[in-house]
Amino acid sequence: MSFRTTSSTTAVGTAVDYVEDVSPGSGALPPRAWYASSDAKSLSLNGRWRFRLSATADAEDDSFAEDGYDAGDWAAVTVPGHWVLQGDGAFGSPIYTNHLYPFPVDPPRVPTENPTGDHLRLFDLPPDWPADGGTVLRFDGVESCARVWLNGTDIGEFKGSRLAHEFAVGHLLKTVGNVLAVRVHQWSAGSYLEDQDQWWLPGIFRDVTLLHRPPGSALDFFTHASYDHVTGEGTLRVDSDVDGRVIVPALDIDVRTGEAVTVPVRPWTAETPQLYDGVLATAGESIPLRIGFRTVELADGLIKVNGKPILFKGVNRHEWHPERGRALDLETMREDVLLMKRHNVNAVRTSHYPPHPAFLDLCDEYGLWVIDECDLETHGFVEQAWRDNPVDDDRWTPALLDRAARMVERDKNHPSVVIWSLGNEAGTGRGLTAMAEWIHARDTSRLVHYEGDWNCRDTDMYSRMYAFHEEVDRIGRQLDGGTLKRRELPFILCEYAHAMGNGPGGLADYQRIFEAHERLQGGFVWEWIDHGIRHPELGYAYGGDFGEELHDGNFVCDGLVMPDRTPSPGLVEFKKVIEPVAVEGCGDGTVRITNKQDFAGLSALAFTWSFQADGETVASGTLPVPALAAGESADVKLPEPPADAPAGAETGWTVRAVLAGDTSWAPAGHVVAWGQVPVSARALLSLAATAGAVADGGLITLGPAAFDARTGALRAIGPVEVTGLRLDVWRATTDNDDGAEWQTDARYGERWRKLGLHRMRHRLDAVEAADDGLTVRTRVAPAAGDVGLSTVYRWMSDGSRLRLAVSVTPEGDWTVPLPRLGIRFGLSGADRVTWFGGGPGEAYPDSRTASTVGRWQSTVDRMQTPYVRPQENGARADVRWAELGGLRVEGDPEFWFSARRWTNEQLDAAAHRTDLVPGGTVWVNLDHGQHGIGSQSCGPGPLPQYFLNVAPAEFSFVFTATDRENV
Ligand code: IPT
Repeated sequence: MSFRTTSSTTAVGTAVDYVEDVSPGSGALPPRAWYASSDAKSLSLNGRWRFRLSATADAEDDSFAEDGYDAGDWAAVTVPGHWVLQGDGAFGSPIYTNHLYPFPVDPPRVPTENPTGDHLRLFDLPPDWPADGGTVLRFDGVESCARVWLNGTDIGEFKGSRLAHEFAVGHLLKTVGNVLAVRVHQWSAGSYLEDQDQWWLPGIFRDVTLLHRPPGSALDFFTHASYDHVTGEGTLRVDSDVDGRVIVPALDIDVRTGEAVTVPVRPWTAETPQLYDGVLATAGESIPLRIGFRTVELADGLIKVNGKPILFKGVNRHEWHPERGRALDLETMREDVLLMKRHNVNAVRTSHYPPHPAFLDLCDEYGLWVIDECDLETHGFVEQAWRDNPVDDDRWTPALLDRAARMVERDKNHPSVVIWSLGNEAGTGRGLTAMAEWIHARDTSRLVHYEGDWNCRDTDMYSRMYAFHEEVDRIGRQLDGGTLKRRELPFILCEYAHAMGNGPGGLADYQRIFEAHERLQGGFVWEWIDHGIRHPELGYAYGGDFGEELHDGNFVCDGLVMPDRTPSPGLVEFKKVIEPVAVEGCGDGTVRITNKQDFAGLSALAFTWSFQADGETVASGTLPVPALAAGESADVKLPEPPADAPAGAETGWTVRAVLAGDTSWAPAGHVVAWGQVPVSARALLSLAATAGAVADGGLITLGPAAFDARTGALRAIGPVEVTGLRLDVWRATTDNDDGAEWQTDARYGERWRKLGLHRMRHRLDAVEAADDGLTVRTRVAPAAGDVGLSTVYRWMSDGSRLRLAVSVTPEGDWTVPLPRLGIRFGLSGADRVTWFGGGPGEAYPDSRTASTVGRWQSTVDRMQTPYVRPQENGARADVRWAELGGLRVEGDPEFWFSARRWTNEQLDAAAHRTDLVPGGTVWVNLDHGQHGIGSQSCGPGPLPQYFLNVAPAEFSFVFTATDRENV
């Protein structure tokens, strides 16, 4: 037996050396701008393709590429698509790893088991396909390596999954019966450069198009459109490989390519995405141009656009669809952009590869700042201390430069792209420097980003991920040290606020720090969308659900929107935290309105006021707000409070900034920003203990309530049966409670479980019935420890209402905060819920900015936030009172309120949504406290001010049986 020691052609099958070749490929045309000609013909080759899957790269020869090959017994797949997401498992499965390579690290070698998909498409040219000129065949994205034959001729092979590759094919085309054969290998040398934290999904996942290139057509062109904020003029120059004219009717521009022209213009910004339609006309074709004039520069240590520093309120966007993976249609891309705009997001980092080019068109049109990131990540090399890292090995540099050029050339004409990013998590090395040098030389009109080098050797900004608040604050104050170069650079957090599961907490705290220091130019939340895969039994699948040998579980579900793009509470919170207008009460019947935008005035917005009594709006009107330029504030007088507000009611103002008219991304009236100003506080219920506790057989009655005489357990309030009322300190740990394993700070999820807070025991010490009520004394503590919570329940009644006062006294040496502190109980039936307090959505101590005080209605089912991996969710903050299941509960002080059809223990045990099976009981939690959320699944835990520290506590509730009809 002998071992092969080098990558080589095998005896059987076909030559596959290219698969493990570090070169970017051969045969493709040089990269160029991606555009749609208005008159040159094109033919989409998307659709159903014949498909054959092999287990290895060399299993089959290339005879399938020949004319006349009979593929009649092949399967079929849809292109664009990933074969592992088609065929109901017959074509293999997705694999999820964060940074670990799912194959041995031995670059550039890849496993022998290398799923290889042969794709076959027969096509005729449309009858009017011109005979003159040339034709190119364009692939917009193929993972990870493809070899292409047209009509039996091998036209080349390529790597660089999320980059376009074109081939000149005019000379090979026939009018009818063209055979396009594409062999796609899941693993290749290129896989070492594509170790992004996402599913590994092979396939032709973006469009395949045939483009006619008439004689005299433009090959490539570069639109330079700058803006001089001092003169208000824009300068346009379109450099084209083929001479032609540049026409912009709205600006009276008609100049030769290569000729600069300066005219007064309205600039492009993400807030005011002014585009001018133009045409590049060469002898052979016309190309629509959408020109945005803007100037990006590094000046005074800041990233400036049109002369002003900008603040990124960004998200990291992976391409994702729960059924189609990274094969996104235009409507899905538009949905992302609309959702971002409607949630005040102003920037996108295209983590971690250039997106489908149509997404950048949308960013130009709707207005989003874009950091366009190269398709490069070699994160798995960290496991071997970055040894053999391709970015520090000259043999790989051509592949790196190819990737940089394919990104820049493809996307260079988008005004939304303001920064090029070299890639993500690739360590440091000469290859990155070569990329940065090439990009800087090719495009002097944009800045260069890369996070992995904290010395900023190659970059125009200092960028970090997941830095804690305190460090970001220090960086803002210029106290972070670092190289001379770094000290002079602006700072961004290219990733922060890990939005995995419930959370992120701490967004508002970051935003305050960003806004306090000029050097801090904002950040990009990690990440936009959960990459859950729709699954018949599991709801959404995540890592491990396909039997992967190595995987990173639900770390792939860490987005601000659910896999189906339902906004999570984290996105609602982010929208509030980054709102472009601040509304703050000034205490004297006025509100301060601040225009927090970087460029735009307030003309797109209208302001309204409303006045609430006990959460119900009793009066409303419009609020005249003076025109405020970006950065300006004004104090605006509110009207006199309505005279007829009910006496004793809690009252307050709500001021909203809404869209004054329809925009392309939301209708008139869409709420952009808001603030609430309290006026008078609620009157608390006082209740006289007029009823006594009366023993009656096995029961004790007290006013409307019945208790078990032996245990003191509440049985019923009037007609409403109540079970299991007792102190509760446990919550189904969130991903952020559990924290990432590399975290050095305490990860409380683990510590809580170790201490046994999920298995607290309740010892009954006394049941004391008296004339003024019933007292039940208990000690709540976990087995095997000496810490406990001495807990006394004091019940009293005025005959119709029932009051419970809980007092909790810690015993022993508590070294952890509590997950929650409150009571829980079961109701036999509850559906509709009404409450007065924070809403409409979920909130936790450090994610409660968006919680609006008001009167809300929902149902038990709709109060759940269906995180892909079930965990604590659904709490409503600051609840004064709530009604459900025939009970009204009023709290002193306000409480956190949640209700669900399963217990917290069942929630904790569930791994997927479908594990949660509603039982007959609705479990209600009324919490005095909740521990903060933080974002320790990758970043910091909750800040100390959001800890639920163990301390003596007293809180009370008044229960009243209400109309049973209302259940
Ligand atoms: C950071 C990665 O850049 C990103 O792709 C993603 O994996 C994120 O973390 C976590 O979801 S790397 C981080 C582990 C420091």
